[in-house]
Amino acid sequence: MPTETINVDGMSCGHCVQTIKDAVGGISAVKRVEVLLDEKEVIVDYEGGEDVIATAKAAIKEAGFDIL
Ligand SMILES: [Cu+2]
Repeated sequence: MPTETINVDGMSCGHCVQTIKDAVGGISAVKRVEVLLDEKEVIVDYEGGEDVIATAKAAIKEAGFDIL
């Protein structure tokens, strides 16, 4: 299963982490989401092609965060 690390700015607390997890985890091709707050990283395990990551990035932006 492919894994992608997305660098995300603007996450500051556990609430942000949960918002990201809900937004990205709601994508059906996404199998696992891990958020590393200090590292500003969102790690996504997914099935399928790179379009899943584009969708994940769009979901993160829509939730109010910036992609680095
Ligand atoms: Cu927060």
